[in-house]
Amino acid sequence: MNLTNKTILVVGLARTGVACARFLAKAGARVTVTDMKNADQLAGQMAELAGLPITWELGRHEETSFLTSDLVVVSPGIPMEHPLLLKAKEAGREIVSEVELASRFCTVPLIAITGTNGKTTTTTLIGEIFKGCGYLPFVGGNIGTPLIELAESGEQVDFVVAEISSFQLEWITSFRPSVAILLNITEDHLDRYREMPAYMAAKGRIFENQTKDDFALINIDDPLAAGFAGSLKARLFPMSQKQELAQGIFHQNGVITFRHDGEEERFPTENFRLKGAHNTENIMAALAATLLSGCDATRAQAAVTSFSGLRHRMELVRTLNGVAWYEDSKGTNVGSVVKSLESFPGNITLIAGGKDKGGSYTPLAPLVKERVAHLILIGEARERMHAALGSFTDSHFAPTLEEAVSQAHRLTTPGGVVLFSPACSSFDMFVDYEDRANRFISAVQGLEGDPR
Ligand code: UMA
Repeated sequence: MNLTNKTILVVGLARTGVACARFLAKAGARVTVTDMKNADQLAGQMAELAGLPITWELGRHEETSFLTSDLVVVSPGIPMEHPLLLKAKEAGREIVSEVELASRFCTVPLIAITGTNGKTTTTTLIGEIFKGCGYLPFVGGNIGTPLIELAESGEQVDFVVAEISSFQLEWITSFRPSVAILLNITEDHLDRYREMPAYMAAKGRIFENQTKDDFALINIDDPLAAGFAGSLKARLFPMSQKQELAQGIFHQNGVITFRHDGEEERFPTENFRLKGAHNTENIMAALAATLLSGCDATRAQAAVTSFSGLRHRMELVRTLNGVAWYEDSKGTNVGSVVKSLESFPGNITLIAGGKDKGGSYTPLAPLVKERVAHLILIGEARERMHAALGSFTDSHFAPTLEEAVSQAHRLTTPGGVVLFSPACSSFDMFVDYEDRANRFISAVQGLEGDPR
């Protein structure tokens, strides 16, 4: 793809926009960057691009730029129905997402992971297995490092391992993973997609450009994910914890079995540090993807055994007065919070809430009723969450996360657990989920003594 002297519009100037603008400007393109935030708000991002020949259109989006650029590169945070993107499309402009652009410069096999939950764990674990087997992977995508950074650095790697969100799949045309993984689909992002079928269709695009030389790894225990198995161009490689498979990967009685073209490998799970049925699913996906890509089973098993999990996913912050404080800021949707609540038998104080994504909170009701002693709600979603869950347990509102932590400190009795698992995204009160996690951790570290 020749970029020299191409007129390219980069839409959005956060992590994706900065990386794309830098890569494109260095490659000789004529780059304009546009963002609704103004130059004062974007001073940090602009500093990262200092010295590069970039035209700025900040605090606004100009229609002319959308209609006259050779290529429009869109950040994941910009909705597909943005009126100017629709106009650019109508005018025949080429529009791509950052992962599409990056994949055009990717010369090594691409392993792409999507699903509502477990993406980040699976992506990280795949990277660890590749490393444990002597390969050099680039691990990026929705996990935080834009894929285009690899093209920019020119680093030689053996594999690209990419966590892919539905947003990033919206503007793809040739993005083609050699192994595409679909872990599960539950309700999420209904603030962006009007209804579930639109969200599912975006996820399913991960398989769109695959061929019979590629693998589609699908969790067939998940009814919505399994729905894609019938319409693939790639070879289906199913995974299940419910049935034995002649070809695929399955889990039964503490052993994961991988079967492919007459080869069988068995992985006892007892020494794995990642626990829980959902993590077994993530491990199965990671093992299948890496074994199908040529990894050695014994070394893969060793890498899984030494993997202890992710930051901001059910991390124990501290124990104080017999109360365990868990930070789960990455629990950004209802399905994820269900898994987190299932980890404790009861006496839970749940701190939840944040930016409302428009889905239903009622799937949480049975677990709240059974296991949550106190519910403390924060953020934009608090009223709607209260309407769905408030009647099932002792419920409170808190104006800030710090106040929620103080309330939890007063309410939770010894032997109990305080779980901060928001079921919402963070953008109403925080920069992102990491900022939210760090604010929770500082508030919890600052607690002293017995409040009662
Ligand atoms: N903006 C406009 N016009 C608009 C809307 C937004 O100019 O109409 C601007 C904003 O002012 C802002 C920029 O666009 O400056 C934001 O872009 P962005 O939201 O795409 O942010 P990035 O930092 O580039 O992060 C994105 C992903 N963010 C989202 O999908 C919302 C990051 O995923 C990802 O790590 C990063 O690219 C690198 O690939 C985060 C996320 O929350 C973790 N993902 C969602 C999730 O996991 O649930 C999908």
